Amino acid sequence: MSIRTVTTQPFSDQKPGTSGLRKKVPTFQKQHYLENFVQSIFDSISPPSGATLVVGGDGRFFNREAIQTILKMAAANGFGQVLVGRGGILSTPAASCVIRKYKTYGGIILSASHNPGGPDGDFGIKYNGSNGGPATETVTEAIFAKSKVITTYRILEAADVSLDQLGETTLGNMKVKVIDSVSDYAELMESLFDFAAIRALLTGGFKIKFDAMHAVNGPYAKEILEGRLGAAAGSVMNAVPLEDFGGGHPDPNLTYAHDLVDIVYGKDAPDFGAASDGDGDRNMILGKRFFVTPSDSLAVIAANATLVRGYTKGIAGVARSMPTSAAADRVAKALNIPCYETPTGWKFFGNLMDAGKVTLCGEESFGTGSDHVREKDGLWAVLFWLNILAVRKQSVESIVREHWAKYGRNFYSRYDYEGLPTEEANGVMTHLRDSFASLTDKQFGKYTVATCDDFSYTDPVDASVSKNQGIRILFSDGSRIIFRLSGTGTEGATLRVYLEAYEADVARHHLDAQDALKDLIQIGLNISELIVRTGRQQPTVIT
Ligand code: G16
Repeated sequence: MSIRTVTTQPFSDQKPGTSGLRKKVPTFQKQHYLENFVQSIFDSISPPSGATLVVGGDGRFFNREAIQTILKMAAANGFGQVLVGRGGILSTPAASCVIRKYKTYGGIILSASHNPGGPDGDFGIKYNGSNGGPATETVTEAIFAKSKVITTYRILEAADVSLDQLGETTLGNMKVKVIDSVSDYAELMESLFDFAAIRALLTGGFKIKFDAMHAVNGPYAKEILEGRLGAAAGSVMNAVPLEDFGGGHPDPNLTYAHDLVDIVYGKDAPDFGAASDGDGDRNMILGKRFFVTPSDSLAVIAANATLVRGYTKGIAGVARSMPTSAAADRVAKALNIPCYETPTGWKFFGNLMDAGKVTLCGEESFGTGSDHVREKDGLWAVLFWLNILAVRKQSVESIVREHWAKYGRNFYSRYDYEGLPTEEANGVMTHLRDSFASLTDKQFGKYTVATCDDFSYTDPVDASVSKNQGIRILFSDGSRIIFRLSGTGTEGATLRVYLEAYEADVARHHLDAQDALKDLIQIGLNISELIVRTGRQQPTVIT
């Protein structure tokens, strides 16, 4: 077996977005495209000879081919060992768990998360460091810089490695160890949660439905929820991972997880419903005919953390992304712990968790997690809720309503305008920036604009600065409208409008979020000129 140095040309579009490089599958299938990016990763992280790498993906179309290429390139770039999930599968939180547990140099995760898969669907790749978390912006910028000047990559000429049996093989001088994709993760969950209490709940008449959306978490949820915790057979639906997610859009929200939503809002609804996404890091939590917003979910988890085994000592602090509602801030204030506001992207939480500043993190984009790994974690959030439910013996709805009664309710909604021409989306953002001066102090009905800015973040640990992270229109009563361009789409631009209004009055907590926010929505549309500039009368998705 010999190492081949292949001459290549740079691609100009390999800039990692919110979470790694995401493109259509045919783009990744272009000659040298994947190899260029992988070599750019290896050149940026300079692994010591003999280092161990973790590789796994969410099983979507092109996962297997990509893994074979990465293994051969790792062997040619001096790695000593690669740990791969069986069949090339690892959920994103499981990959983070394995990197940390076996103290590896880092890992490569193959996923386009909640984006659809298949031959014409999306694919993605990202690097996670030795803390198990997504590479920081400094590293992703270095990778992008390398990708723009790359001239050669190294690859071992060898046959493909079998990934379907547990055990060790060799590839050149490198060991390839195929590991069970589920066991390390399940063991970690068992150390954090009271499985006996949850088992008693689930075998005592409390019914659940978990929608794995034909994505990576199917086997994890089967093993943990039905296997170890005794949930009735069939509690996990769409449990078989498919390369194209069964043609679905594996994003756990009210629109795309409609199979589950129909069940949870239907006759004989289960007491608890949940879903996770393509790579298993996102989650949606539902009670019987009741939706918990991701922002509220983070706040409820923070407020109830000491009821849960792994967190009985209390939490050091909480972090949320800027567009996420301030519900968690209120809990942090009551607990007298810090609350950090970061840009969108899980990579911004890593430093805070490594420094022990925060225990819990969350995002409005259906992401919740803790310092047990350095990724958001869909099943972890589900187990956290089940553990709270097992202790409090109340319904999801009554827990959330009590929470609102104590802290007030942050009404929240997000409007997504997907697939916009990039110039039109940029035009909306530029128009808003140009309006800052004229908007300040302006009154719209009961709302007065206090300030407008483009969010900028200085990392409190390494002092790195991230600018232009979303336009904030902040009102004097604490309500907010945020405009931001997504960094995870693969077609045109996706413009997100985030709306939040605080309501202390319990008598108004029953309102539907869309009714409570209707004035703000109108203000947002007017000041952004979104409809005129994009021609879109309606958002693609409302969450
Ligand atoms: C990724 C990031 C999240 C982010 C989300 C949405 O999630 O890890 O931190 O909130 O994208 O980002 P955007 O608004 O830029 O599309 P995932 O689940 O796609 O990896």
